[in-house]
Amino acid sequence: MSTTTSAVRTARVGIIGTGFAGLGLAIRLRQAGDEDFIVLEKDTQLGGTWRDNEYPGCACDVPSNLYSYSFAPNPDWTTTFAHQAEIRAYTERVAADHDLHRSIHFDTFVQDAAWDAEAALWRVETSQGTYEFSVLVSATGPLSSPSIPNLPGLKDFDGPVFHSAEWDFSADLTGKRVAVIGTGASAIQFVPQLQKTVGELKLFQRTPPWLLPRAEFKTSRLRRALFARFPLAQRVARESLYWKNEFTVVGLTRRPGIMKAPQWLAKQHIKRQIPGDPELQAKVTPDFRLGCKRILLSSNYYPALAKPNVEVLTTGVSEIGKNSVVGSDGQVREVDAIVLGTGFHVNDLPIKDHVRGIGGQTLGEAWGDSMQGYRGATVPGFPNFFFILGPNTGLGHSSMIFMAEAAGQYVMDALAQMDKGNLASVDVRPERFARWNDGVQKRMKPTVWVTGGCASWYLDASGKNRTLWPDFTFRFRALTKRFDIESYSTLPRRVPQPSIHAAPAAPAEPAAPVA
Ligand code: N01
Repeated sequence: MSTTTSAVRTARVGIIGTGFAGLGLAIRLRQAGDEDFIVLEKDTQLGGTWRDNEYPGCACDVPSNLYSYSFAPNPDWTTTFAHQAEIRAYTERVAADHDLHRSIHFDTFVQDAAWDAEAALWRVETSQGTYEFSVLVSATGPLSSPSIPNLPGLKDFDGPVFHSAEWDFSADLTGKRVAVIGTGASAIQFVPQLQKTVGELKLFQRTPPWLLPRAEFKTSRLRRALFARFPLAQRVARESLYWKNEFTVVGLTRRPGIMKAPQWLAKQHIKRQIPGDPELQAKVTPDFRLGCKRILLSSNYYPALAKPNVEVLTTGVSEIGKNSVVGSDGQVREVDAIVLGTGFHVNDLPIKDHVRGIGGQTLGEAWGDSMQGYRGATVPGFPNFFFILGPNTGLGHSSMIFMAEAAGQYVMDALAQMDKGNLASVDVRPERFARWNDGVQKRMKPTVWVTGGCASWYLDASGKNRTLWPDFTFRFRALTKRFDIESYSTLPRRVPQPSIHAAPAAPAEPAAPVA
């Protein structure tokens, strides 16, 4: 059992983060009867990215029947694509249903996590003191650290400046002149809301995204009652969404030519939504293959851009004045506030500098300029350390909760196998790690993310895509169902411990790399 002393708090498993990924693993542990875990959360409330992102219009672009835990279907989604408040309420409710609050240590920021080889444990220094865990799981997610552009003068701007993930609700933008920088997944959701209230909106677009119509509709009471009464009906709806989305993988990863069809639809969407304005149509039409950057869904973004109080600027931003944004065309545009829709540190996860493995090397030092993981979970030299949603586990087409649940299964089976073999530590073999990543990159070559003719945050400084999973998601689930202990160097426990994870391991899947 976890113990709490004034000096050091200990548990077998430490989980960092209470987004969908961290909560999901904590629930799996509780369901397995394992209470020997602590979840560390930097904030005073749980919820990860759906807690932080509260910007106007924030909603999911994966249908909610799919964007939810497999073990906690929600018959009460009020729309096909739930909005942030509803998703957040869902995570709160699921956490409460599993009595997770008593296992979460809030307001606890992880400053440093170091592997103690002698004691075979992770010593974790936090803002609330020291913890020791046999196994440490990072569930901090790729969207937890806002990316603030390094624009000259930004710090000295004489008005509100904030990122979409840190929306400043105290700033009254009604009737104001507002600059928005960025036109990604977040901006296309908040721009239509801002447009309604601000006086002028200057939208600085570096690269236009491809947009498809968003088929959002309110779910009828009848449908909700049906799902509540017959859970199988909701299961069928979820499965059909899953397979429909999964079909997209063929176009994204194997035959990018297939994406010409949805690209044609996206072009029609532009023409239909901005009729009679060829200049604006041209500005928002991307010059790369659809799918190369995340495909966005919106039916209110283009109409908002066509309103008289919006100007789409394709010049880029060169600097920020005290009361202005200076475009790379040299023009000075006076504004009262700046909203940054500039994305997140996805390729340079901040946790990389806080986790130190064998010999004190940080993850960042081990990775250099290119993060990598084995099955998205482990890194050589970092024994008993796991990622949920680590390198090459991202998706552009389906639910990340599916991937988080699959990764959680890998950790659960690792714990079971460590118990079974009475192991103190498991450390992925470097040759397996290298082979896996070679396989991932080989599979990446024909994908639209590499061949589609765009620069995107999917690619890191070395030009490699270390963010996305280049295959079907059911393949990832198959490859993480069993902890392939033969790919790991192991050390025995000095003192045998009783097994908590008595459940038999999942049936063996082929241990082959993805290539
Ligand atoms: O960020 P982004 P986001 N000067 O990285 C531009 C998830 N999400 O917060 O394309 C000027 O997509 C940048 O330009 P460019 C989802 O996974 C999910 O919108 O690099 N512009 C781009 O336009 C998503 O992918 C949901 O040329 C600069 C924008 O900023 C991820 O979050 C909803 C710039 C950044 O777009 C991130 O989305 C919302 C600079 N210096 C978000 N720097 C769901 O519904 C950056 N840009 C599940």
